[in-house]
Amino acid sequence: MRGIYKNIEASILNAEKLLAVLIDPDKFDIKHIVGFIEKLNQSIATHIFVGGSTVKENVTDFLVSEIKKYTELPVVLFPGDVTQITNKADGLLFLSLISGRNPEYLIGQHVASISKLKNTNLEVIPTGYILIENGKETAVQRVTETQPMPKNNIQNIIDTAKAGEFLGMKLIYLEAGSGAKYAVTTEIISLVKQELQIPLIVGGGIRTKKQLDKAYKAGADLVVVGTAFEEDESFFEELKK
Ligand code: 1GP
Repeated sequence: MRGIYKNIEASILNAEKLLAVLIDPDKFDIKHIVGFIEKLNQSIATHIFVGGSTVKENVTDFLVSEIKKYTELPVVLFPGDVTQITNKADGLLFLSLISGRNPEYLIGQHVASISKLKNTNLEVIPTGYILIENGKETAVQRVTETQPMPKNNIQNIIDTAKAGEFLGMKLIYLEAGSGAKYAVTTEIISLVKQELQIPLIVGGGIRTKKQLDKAYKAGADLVVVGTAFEEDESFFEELKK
């Protein structure tokens, strides 16, 4: 079986777009897991991301093992901090918050995670994580004590993404923040994509099929949606295979 990253690259070559459903362990009601994953399996979703800004210890571990019982899709950790790492998942976005200047989220948590990671088989995918202003304060901003990048200074966003690529990161993630009022604009997505040789992830504030298609058309290779499914599982209906 090919790895998660190789599959992303192969999908791009085949012009296939990817969708990750984000499950935040802190918000997800485990009682609904069977029905939720069933709908997810019947949808166009290609990945399950698990993570959140503030999650109690061990919750992720249990949740991921439950998810794995009901799906064949790759489960990828999208952790807010080192406590959310579990070897039950398939992969890990090793996120460096390159839009911010807080050393803890640029390299600190990463160093702290190594003793844990050494004992796992997780596919570790270095990811440049870029938080972009969206109209309201988001949990990422609060927890990491960093400022999002102003959405009008697009050149700075492009340069940050490119710096991430030159540093050897394998993915760039443009994040408006969970529940964002405004998703990352199509202008930002397309200008960043034009400059990058590596796959582009976009997430935050995407709630409709129309927004999803716009993000793909602008150049997002993989889109992450969380809140829309949390609030209304009928969104899966619109995204049937
Ligand atoms: C958040 O990008 C993800 O980290 C998804 O955001 O919850 O707004 O879909 P939403």
